[in-house]
Amino acid sequence: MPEFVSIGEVMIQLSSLEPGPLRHSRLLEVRVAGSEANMLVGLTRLGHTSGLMSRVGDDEFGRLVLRVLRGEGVDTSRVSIDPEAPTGIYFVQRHYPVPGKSVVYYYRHGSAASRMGEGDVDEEYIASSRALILTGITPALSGGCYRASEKALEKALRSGVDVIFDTNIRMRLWRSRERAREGVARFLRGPRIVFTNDEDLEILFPGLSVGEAVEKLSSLGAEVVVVKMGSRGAAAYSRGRLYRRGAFAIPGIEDVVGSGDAFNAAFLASILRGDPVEKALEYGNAAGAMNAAVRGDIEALPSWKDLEDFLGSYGAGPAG
Ligand code: KDG
Repeated sequence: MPEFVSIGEVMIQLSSLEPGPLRHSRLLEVRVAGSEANMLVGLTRLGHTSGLMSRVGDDEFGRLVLRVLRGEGVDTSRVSIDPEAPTGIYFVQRHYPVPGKSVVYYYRHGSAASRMGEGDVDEEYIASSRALILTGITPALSGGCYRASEKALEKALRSGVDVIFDTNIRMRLWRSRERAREGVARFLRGPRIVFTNDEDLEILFPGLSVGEAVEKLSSLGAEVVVVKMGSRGAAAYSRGRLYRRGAFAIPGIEDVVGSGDAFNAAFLASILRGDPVEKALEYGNAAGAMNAAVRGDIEALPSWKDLEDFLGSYGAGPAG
Protein backbone atom coordinates (compact mmCIF):
# COMPACT_ATOMS: atom_id res chain seq x y z
CA MET A 1 0.00 0.00 0.00
CA PRO A 2 1.34 3.49 -0.85
CA GLU A 3 2.69 5.83 1.85
CA PHE A 4 0.89 8.88 0.46
CA VAL A 5 -2.60 8.75 -0.96
CA SER A 6 -4.83 11.43 -2.38
CA ILE A 7 -8.11 12.03 -4.17
CA GLY A 8 -8.38 14.43 -7.05
CA GLU A 9 -8.76 15.13 -10.73
CA VAL A 10 -5.94 14.68 -13.21
CA MET A 11 -6.42 16.56 -16.47
CA ILE A 12 -4.89 17.08 -19.83
CA GLN A 13 -3.02 20.35 -19.80
CA LEU A 14 -2.85 22.21 -23.09
CA SER A 15 -0.21 24.83 -22.62
CA SER A 16 0.60 27.52 -25.11
CA LEU A 17 4.06 27.29 -26.55
CA GLU A 18 4.15 31.04 -27.14
CA PRO A 19 3.55 33.61 -24.45
CA GLY A 20 0.49 35.82 -24.90
CA PRO A 21 -3.28 35.56 -25.35
CA LEU A 22 -4.48 32.06 -26.19
CA ARG A 23 -6.47 33.27 -29.19
CA HIS A 24 -3.17 33.88 -30.95
CA SER A 25 -1.58 30.58 -29.93
CA ARG A 26 -0.83 28.34 -32.85
CA LEU A 27 0.93 25.61 -30.91
CA LEU A 28 -0.27 23.94 -27.74
CA GLU A 29 1.71 21.35 -25.81
CA VAL A 30 -0.12 18.35 -24.40
CA ARG A 31 0.70 17.32 -20.85
CA VAL A 32 -0.84 15.66 -17.83
CA ALA A 33 -1.37 17.58 -14.58
CA GLY A 34 -3.53 18.09 -11.52
CA SER A 35 -2.58 19.46 -8.16
CA GLU A 36 -2.92 16.26 -6.10
CA ALA A 37 -1.26 14.09 -8.75
CA ASN A 38 1.55 16.64 -9.09
CA MET A 39 2.30 16.26 -5.39
CA LEU A 40 2.17 12.47 -5.61
CA VAL A 41 4.62 12.44 -8.51
CA GLY A 42 6.83 14.91 -6.60
CA LEU A 43 6.91 12.54 -3.65
CA THR A 44 7.76 9.51 -5.80
CA ARG A 45 10.71 11.43 -7.27
CA LEU A 46 11.85 11.95 -3.68
CA GLY A 47 11.79 8.25 -2.90
CA HIS A 48 8.27 7.72 -1.54
CA THR A 49 5.38 5.62 -2.75
CA SER A 50 2.06 7.19 -3.63
CA GLY A 51 -1.37 6.40 -5.01
CA LEU A 52 -4.41 8.27 -6.29
CA MET A 53 -8.16 7.80 -6.00
CA SER A 54 -9.79 9.27 -9.08
CA ARG A 55 -11.74 8.73 -12.28
CA VAL A 56 -10.81 9.31 -15.89
CA GLY A 57 -12.91 9.06 -19.04
CA ASP A 58 -12.88 6.06 -21.35
CA ASP A 59 -11.02 8.13 -23.92
CA GLU A 60 -7.54 8.73 -25.30
CA PHE A 61 -6.90 11.43 -22.68
CA GLY A 62 -7.86 9.09 -19.85
CA ARG A 63 -5.47 6.50 -21.22
CA LEU A 64 -2.74 9.14 -21.39
CA VAL A 65 -3.35 10.16 -17.76
CA LEU A 66 -3.05 6.53 -16.63
CA ARG A 67 0.06 5.93 -18.71
CA VAL A 68 1.82 9.00 -17.34
CA LEU A 69 0.91 8.34 -13.71
CA ARG A 70 1.99 4.71 -13.97
CA GLY A 71 5.17 5.75 -15.71
CA GLU A 72 5.90 8.02 -12.78
CA GLY A 73 5.34 5.19 -10.30
CA VAL A 74 2.01 6.43 -8.89
CA ASP A 75 -0.36 3.60 -7.97
CA THR A 76 -3.47 3.91 -10.17
CA SER A 77 -5.28 0.82 -8.87
CA ARG A 78 -7.90 3.19 -7.34
CA VAL A 79 -8.44 5.19 -10.53
CA SER A 80 -11.55 4.00 -12.30
CA ILE A 81 -12.68 4.54 -15.86
CA ASP A 82 -16.03 6.26 -16.30
CA PRO A 83 -17.56 5.28 -19.64
CA GLU A 84 -20.06 8.14 -19.53
CA ALA A 85 -17.96 11.24 -19.06
CA PRO A 86 -14.77 12.65 -20.55
CA THR A 87 -11.38 13.29 -18.99
CA GLY A 88 -11.15 16.96 -18.03
CA ILE A 89 -8.87 19.33 -19.88
CA TYR A 90 -7.53 22.81 -19.24
CA PHE A 91 -5.56 25.41 -21.11
CA VAL A 92 -2.66 27.48 -19.86
CA GLN A 93 -2.09 30.99 -21.17
CA ARG A 94 1.41 32.09 -20.26
CA HIS A 95 2.85 35.54 -19.49
CA TYR A 96 -0.36 37.38 -20.26
CA PRO A 97 -1.79 39.73 -19.12
CA VAL A 98 0.85 39.69 -16.36
CA PRO A 99 4.36 38.73 -17.53
CA GLY A 100 5.69 35.88 -15.41
CA LYS A 101 2.20 34.68 -14.51
CA SER A 102 -0.13 32.14 -16.15
CA VAL A 103 -3.90 32.01 -16.48
CA VAL A 104 -5.79 28.70 -16.61
CA TYR A 105 -9.04 28.01 -18.46
CA TYR A 106 -10.85 24.86 -17.42
CA TYR A 107 -13.00 22.57 -19.57
CA ARG A 108 -13.78 20.14 -16.79
CA HIS A 109 -17.43 20.68 -15.93
CA GLY A 110 -19.13 17.25 -15.93
CA SER A 111 -15.79 15.48 -16.35
CA ALA A 112 -15.28 11.90 -15.19
CA ALA A 113 -13.46 12.98 -12.02
CA SER A 114 -16.08 15.59 -11.17
CA ARG A 115 -18.60 12.70 -10.97
CA MET A 116 -16.75 11.06 -8.07
CA GLY A 117 -18.63 10.37 -4.90
CA GLU A 118 -18.21 8.59 -1.59
CA GLY A 119 -18.00 5.27 -3.42
CA ASP A 120 -14.68 6.34 -4.95
CA VAL A 121 -13.08 6.57 -1.51
CA ASP A 122 -11.28 3.39 -0.48
CA GLU A 123 -11.18 3.59 3.30
CA GLU A 124 -8.68 0.75 3.70
CA TYR A 125 -6.34 2.43 1.24
CA ILE A 126 -6.41 5.54 3.43
CA ALA A 127 -6.19 3.68 6.73
CA SER A 128 -3.06 1.83 5.65
CA SER A 129 -1.26 4.95 4.35
CA ARG A 130 1.14 7.24 6.14
CA ALA A 131 -0.63 10.41 5.08
CA LEU A 132 -3.67 11.56 3.15
CA ILE A 133 -3.15 14.57 0.91
CA LEU A 134 -6.19 16.73 0.22
CA THR A 135 -6.57 20.08 -1.50
CA GLY A 136 -9.33 22.66 -1.73
CA ILE A 137 -9.73 21.79 -5.42
CA THR A 138 -11.47 18.41 -5.17
CA PRO A 139 -14.25 19.59 -2.80
CA ALA A 140 -14.97 22.42 -5.25
CA LEU A 141 -15.61 20.11 -8.21
CA SER A 142 -19.13 18.91 -7.28
CA GLY A 143 -21.30 17.88 -4.36
CA GLY A 144 -20.15 14.28 -4.80
CA CYS A 145 -16.50 15.33 -4.78
CA TYR A 146 -17.08 17.41 -1.66
CA ARG A 147 -18.61 14.44 0.14
CA ALA A 148 -15.86 12.13 -1.08
CA SER A 149 -13.20 14.52 0.26
CA GLU A 150 -15.02 14.80 3.56
CA LYS A 151 -15.29 11.01 3.86
CA ALA A 152 -11.58 10.64 3.11
CA LEU A 153 -10.70 13.26 5.73
CA GLU A 154 -12.87 11.63 8.37
CA LYS A 155 -11.48 8.17 7.69
CA ALA A 156 -7.90 9.42 7.98
CA LEU A 157 -8.61 11.22 11.24
CA ARG A 158 -10.39 8.20 12.72
CA SER A 159 -7.50 5.95 11.69
CA GLY A 160 -4.74 8.19 13.06
CA VAL A 161 -3.39 8.85 9.55
CA ASP A 162 -1.80 12.29 9.07
CA VAL A 163 -3.71 14.68 6.84
CA ILE A 164 -1.91 17.21 4.69
CA PHE A 165 -4.14 19.94 3.26
CA ASP A 166 -3.46 22.65 0.70
CA THR A 167 -6.18 25.31 0.64
CA ASN A 168 -5.59 25.74 -3.14
CA ILE A 169 -8.62 27.99 -3.67
CA ARG A 170 -9.55 28.12 -7.35
CA MET A 171 -12.07 30.94 -7.75
CA ARG A 172 -13.08 29.66 -11.17
CA LEU A 173 -14.43 26.58 -9.40
CA TRP A 174 -15.94 28.09 -6.25
CA ARG A 175 -17.33 31.16 -8.06
CA SER A 176 -17.68 33.30 -4.92
CA ARG A 177 -15.41 34.05 -1.99
CA GLU A 178 -18.18 33.10 0.46
CA ARG A 179 -18.65 29.69 -1.14
CA ALA A 180 -14.89 29.13 -1.11
CA ARG A 181 -14.65 30.13 2.55
CA GLU A 182 -17.50 27.87 3.59
CA GLY A 183 -16.36 24.97 1.40
CA VAL A 184 -12.76 24.98 2.58
CA ALA A 185 -13.55 25.57 6.28
CA ARG A 186 -14.40 21.90 6.90
CA PHE A 187 -10.89 20.86 5.84
CA LEU A 188 -9.00 23.23 8.10
CA ARG A 189 -9.74 21.20 11.24
CA GLY A 190 -7.73 18.02 11.51
CA PRO A 191 -4.73 18.31 9.14
CA ARG A 192 -1.28 18.11 10.65
CA ILE A 193 0.19 20.33 7.96
CA VAL A 194 -1.70 23.06 6.09
CA PHE A 195 -0.26 24.74 2.99
CA THR A 196 -1.77 28.02 1.89
CA ASN A 197 -0.88 31.36 0.34
CA ASP A 198 -1.57 34.99 1.14
CA GLU A 199 -4.46 35.28 -1.34
CA ASP A 200 -6.25 32.23 0.08
CA LEU A 201 -5.77 33.55 3.62
CA GLU A 202 -7.51 36.76 2.63
CA ILE A 203 -10.49 34.75 1.38
CA LEU A 204 -10.57 32.45 4.40
CA PHE A 205 -10.02 35.11 7.06
CA PRO A 206 -11.20 38.41 5.59
CA GLY A 207 -9.94 41.54 7.31
CA LEU A 208 -7.08 39.78 9.14
CA SER A 209 -3.41 40.41 8.41
CA VAL A 210 -1.40 37.42 7.13
CA GLY A 211 0.12 36.99 10.60
CA GLU A 212 -3.25 37.05 12.33
CA ALA A 213 -4.75 34.65 9.79
CA VAL A 214 -1.88 32.20 10.26
CA GLU A 215 -2.34 32.26 14.03
CA LYS A 216 -6.05 31.71 13.61
CA LEU A 217 -5.39 28.83 11.22
CA SER A 218 -2.94 27.14 13.53
CA SER A 219 -5.34 27.57 16.46
CA LEU A 220 -7.61 25.14 14.54
CA GLY A 221 -5.03 22.43 15.18
CA ALA A 222 -2.37 22.24 12.45
CA GLU A 223 1.12 21.57 13.73
CA VAL A 224 2.66 23.41 10.79
CA VAL A 225 1.10 26.15 8.64
CA VAL A 226 3.05 27.02 5.52
CA VAL A 227 2.36 30.23 3.58
CA LYS A 228 3.69 30.22 0.02
CA MET A 229 4.27 33.68 -1.41
CA GLY A 230 5.71 32.96 -4.85
CA SER A 231 8.51 35.37 -5.70
CA ARG A 232 8.55 36.55 -2.06
CA GLY A 233 9.43 33.10 -0.75
CA ALA A 234 7.64 31.16 1.95
CA ALA A 235 7.03 31.15 5.69
CA ALA A 236 6.14 28.41 8.12
CA TYR A 237 4.52 28.76 11.52
CA SER A 238 5.14 25.87 13.85
CA ARG A 239 4.82 25.53 17.62
CA GLY A 240 4.60 29.29 18.12
CA ARG A 241 7.64 30.08 15.95
CA LEU A 242 7.76 31.73 12.54
CA TYR A 243 10.38 30.66 9.98
CA ARG A 244 10.98 32.45 6.66
CA ARG A 245 13.03 31.84 3.55
CA GLY A 246 13.21 34.06 0.47
CA ALA A 247 12.61 32.83 -3.06
CA PHE A 248 15.40 32.00 -5.50
CA ALA A 249 15.82 34.54 -8.29
CA ILE A 250 15.86 32.32 -11.38
CA PRO A 251 16.74 33.82 -14.76
CA GLY A 252 13.51 33.01 -16.59
CA ILE A 253 10.02 31.89 -15.69
CA GLU A 254 8.26 29.56 -18.14
CA ASP A 255 5.12 28.69 -16.18
CA VAL A 256 4.38 29.01 -12.48
CA VAL A 257 1.38 26.63 -12.58
CA GLY A 258 2.30 23.59 -10.48
CA SER A 259 5.12 25.30 -8.57
CA GLY A 260 3.09 25.26 -5.37
CA ASP A 261 2.67 21.49 -5.66
CA ALA A 262 6.39 21.06 -6.30
CA PHE A 263 7.06 23.15 -3.19
CA ASN A 264 4.69 20.99 -1.11
CA ALA A 265 6.25 17.69 -2.18
CA ALA A 266 9.79 18.84 -1.37
CA PHE A 267 8.77 20.51 1.91
CA LEU A 268 6.91 17.39 3.04
CA ALA A 269 9.64 14.95 2.11
CA SER A 270 12.16 17.11 3.91
CA ILE A 271 10.10 17.54 7.10
CA LEU A 272 9.30 13.83 7.18
CA ARG A 273 12.93 12.84 7.02
CA GLY A 274 13.55 15.06 10.05
CA ASP A 275 15.08 18.20 8.51
CA PRO A 276 14.61 21.47 10.40
CA VAL A 277 11.75 23.70 9.17
CA GLU A 278 14.16 26.25 7.57
CA LYS A 279 15.74 23.50 5.50
CA ALA A 280 12.33 22.21 4.40
CA LEU A 281 11.42 25.75 3.30
CA GLU A 282 14.67 25.94 1.35
CA TYR A 283 13.94 22.66 -0.48
CA GLY A 284 10.36 23.79 -1.08
CA ASN A 285 11.48 27.10 -2.58
CA ALA A 286 14.09 25.34 -4.69
CA ALA A 287 11.55 22.84 -6.07
CA GLY A 288 9.08 25.66 -6.76
CA ALA A 289 11.71 27.66 -8.66
CA MET A 290 12.88 24.61 -10.63
CA ASN A 291 9.28 23.95 -11.63
CA ALA A 292 8.59 27.54 -12.68
CA ALA A 293 11.65 27.48 -14.93
CA VAL A 294 10.18 24.66 -17.04
CA ARG A 295 6.78 24.32 -18.74
CA GLY A 296 4.45 21.65 -17.36
CA ASP A 297 3.59 20.70 -13.79
CA ILE A 298 5.29 17.35 -13.32
CA GLU A 299 8.18 17.40 -15.80
CA ALA A 300 10.62 19.31 -13.58
CA LEU A 301 9.72 17.79 -10.21
CA PRO A 302 13.14 17.18 -8.67
CA SER A 303 14.89 14.21 -7.10
CA TRP A 304 17.08 14.80 -4.03
CA LYS A 305 20.12 14.91 -6.31
CA ASP A 306 18.44 17.56 -8.51
CA LEU A 307 17.65 19.61 -5.41
CA GLU A 308 21.22 19.38 -4.16
CA ASP A 309 22.55 20.34 -7.61
CA PHE A 310 20.26 23.37 -7.65
CA LEU A 311 21.27 24.43 -4.12
CA GLY A 312 24.89 23.81 -5.02
CA SER A 313 24.54 26.51 -7.66
CA TYR A 314 22.24 28.92 -5.89
CA GLY A 315 23.28 28.50 -2.26
CA ALA A 316 20.67 28.47 0.48
CA GLY A 317 18.79 31.45 -0.96
CA PRO A 318 17.85 34.71 0.74
CA ALA A 319 16.78 34.66 4.38
CA GLY A 320 13.36 36.11 3.55
O1 KDG B 1 -1.53 23.40 -8.83
C1 KDG B 1 -1.55 23.24 -10.22
C2 KDG B 1 -2.94 22.97 -10.63
O2 KDG B 1 -3.71 24.11 -10.39
C3 KDG B 1 -3.08 22.62 -12.08
O3 KDG B 1 -2.36 21.47 -12.38
C4 KDG B 1 -4.50 22.43 -12.49
O4 KDG B 1 -5.19 20.80 -10.90
C5 KDG B 1 -5.36 21.87 -11.43
C6 KDG B 1 -6.47 22.69 -10.97
O5 KDG B 1 -7.47 22.11 -10.57
O6 KDG B 1 -6.35 23.91 -10.99
